[in-house]
Amino acid sequence: MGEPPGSPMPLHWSASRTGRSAAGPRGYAGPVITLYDADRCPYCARVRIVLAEKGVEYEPVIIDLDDRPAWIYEKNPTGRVPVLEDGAFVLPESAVIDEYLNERYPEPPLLPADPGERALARTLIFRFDHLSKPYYAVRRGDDNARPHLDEQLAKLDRLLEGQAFLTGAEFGLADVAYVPWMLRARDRMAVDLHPFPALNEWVEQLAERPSIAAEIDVVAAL
Ligand SMILES: N[C@@H](CCC(=O)N[C@@H](CS)C(=O)NCC(=O)O)C(=O)O
Repeated sequence: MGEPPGSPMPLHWSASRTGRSAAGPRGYAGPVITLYDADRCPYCARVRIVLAEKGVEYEPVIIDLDDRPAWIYEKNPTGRVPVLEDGAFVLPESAVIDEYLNERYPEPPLLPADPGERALARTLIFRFDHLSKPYYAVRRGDDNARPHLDEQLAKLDRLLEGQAFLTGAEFGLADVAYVPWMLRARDRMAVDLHPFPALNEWVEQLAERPSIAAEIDVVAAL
């Protein structure tokens, strides 16, 4: 099952995964942040993207989701990843982790300055299951799931016709919350995004950010 990091026999230190734990562009040199992580997990991707956007150095610890170590339950009672460790502070739940990171490392800000715009971005993140439910139904191959996914893609498309990013005028946490599933839908589930032009354009624009380009590489290697 493996031992928790810090014990004599770490489960899997992923020092070989270059590019994720390099010193950040802002020269961050604080205490080590650890991310319990899995490449195939889009919730982990949310956290990887924010860490990359903030230029925060971190140590990824890869969890085998098919054979999870027992000790992960000590860090998160649900046994799920991502889990972030910041010194002795342990935090599960990708959306909460991303908010935490955004406050802990304020630059660049990933939520709008305006309280109303911030609240709207959070509403989108709060309602993420509107997308994830049909997404996972399609992935499981459930009958008649695809029209429900298309309905949600169309909703995002309409929203992006009126604003450049899901977070508002600037890239931010709502974009981070959704894009890992869009990349997997497009690149792993052969979901054509072209019928949703604003959504497709949004994905293509995001791909120009190093944080998202790195995730496209992760998805390609799955
Ligand atoms: N609500 C959690 C969901 C995390 C989640 O479902 N992670 C998956 C991997 S993508 C997991 O650990 N699954 C193992 C399991 O469900 O037992 C979050 O946002 O962090």
